[in-house]
Amino acid sequence: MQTETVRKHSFRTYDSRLEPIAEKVLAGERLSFEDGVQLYGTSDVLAVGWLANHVRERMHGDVTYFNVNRHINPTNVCVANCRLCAFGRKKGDPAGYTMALEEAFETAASGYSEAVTEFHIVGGLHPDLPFEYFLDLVKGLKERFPKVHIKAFTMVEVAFLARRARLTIDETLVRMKIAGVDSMPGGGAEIFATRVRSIICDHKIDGSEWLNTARLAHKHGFRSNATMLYGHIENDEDRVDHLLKLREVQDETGGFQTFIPLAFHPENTALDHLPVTTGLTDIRQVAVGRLLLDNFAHIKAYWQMLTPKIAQIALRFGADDLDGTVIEEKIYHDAGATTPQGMTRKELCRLITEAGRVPVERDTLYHAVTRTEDSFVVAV
Ligand code: V47
Repeated sequence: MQTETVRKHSFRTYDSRLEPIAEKVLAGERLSFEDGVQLYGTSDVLAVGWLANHVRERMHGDVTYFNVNRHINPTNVCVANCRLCAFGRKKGDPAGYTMALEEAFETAASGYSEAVTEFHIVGGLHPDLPFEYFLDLVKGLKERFPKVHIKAFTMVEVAFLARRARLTIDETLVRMKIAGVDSMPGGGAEIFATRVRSIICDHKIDGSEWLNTARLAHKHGFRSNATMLYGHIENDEDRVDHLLKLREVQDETGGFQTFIPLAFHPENTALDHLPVTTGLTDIRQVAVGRLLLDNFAHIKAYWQMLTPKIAQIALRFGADDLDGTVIEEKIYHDAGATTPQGMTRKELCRLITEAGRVPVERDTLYHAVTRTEDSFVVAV
């Protein structure tokens, strides 16, 4: 039996268990753990997507953000040896690399002629590189590209650098800020559940350390993103637990900007016996993220991971952000991704427009960007 609210919004589902959830979503009420499990368990993915799209349009209308950014991975040498990863190399491995600072500055300047508004910097947990290397990298980039926002170092890297430099997390964050870090990316979150984390990335900080580091970063005024790696050995309850833990921290700090679901790519990892995720799993993940994370402003479809085709569909299943020009991607391509290395502004706009949405170029903090021939202006 449909309720008045559900009928009014012409919501349809053949799974009656979704009706009380729809009732809450349409009334703007918060969903519970059990609701989250139900959203993963139903076969009516289109109904889940309808609800996520409703929330997305309530928040952003047709506006779809995209950004012009460049990824820089200064080193792939890593002590962590995570089973999920195809990017990291042990010290001494001939396939390992570490950029000299000048090389990193040249990398930053190379690529498309379009002026980038963001450098996205993440890398391996290098056993020998001192904290100063990373601070000098950021300082040098700021001197050379003063208009470019620096989004650098995951919570995992921050915790590792702090330990190596014998500093507290607070002290580490202060030094990062003085050097010129503007915000932080969302990587390294994986899945917070200990049972899963101990198998896919047992050498990384645990889930509560990741969340506490994010809390501290937000306290120091950094905005950050949050990710979830799905499609490996986690179950639906692990995913809901992960999302609700993020929602809890966001209630406290308000410091997260964007949630980015990341599909596991098994090739060249220690988990290469696992199958790749399917299109509907990817789409459902975007939608459930939008529905459970009611206090996150943005859900990002990262086309490098989803493929441009699925990322475009995600724009009608809860995502309001399409990241980005990227230019050069290593983490997924080492793990078998067949997507292109980068996309132009024009290509991103075409994907967005053909999804029936309105493209808006943004900077990292979601201010609108307007462009001249070879530069940009941020509307603050
Ligand atoms: O933390 C590593 C994941 C993340 C694999 O904040 C893998 O704007 C799939 O966090 N298969 C790094 N995933 C990427 C990331 C990111 C990407 C785009 C935007 C933002 C942002 C953040 O990639 C890692 C890990 O979760 N990862 N190996 C793999 N084999």
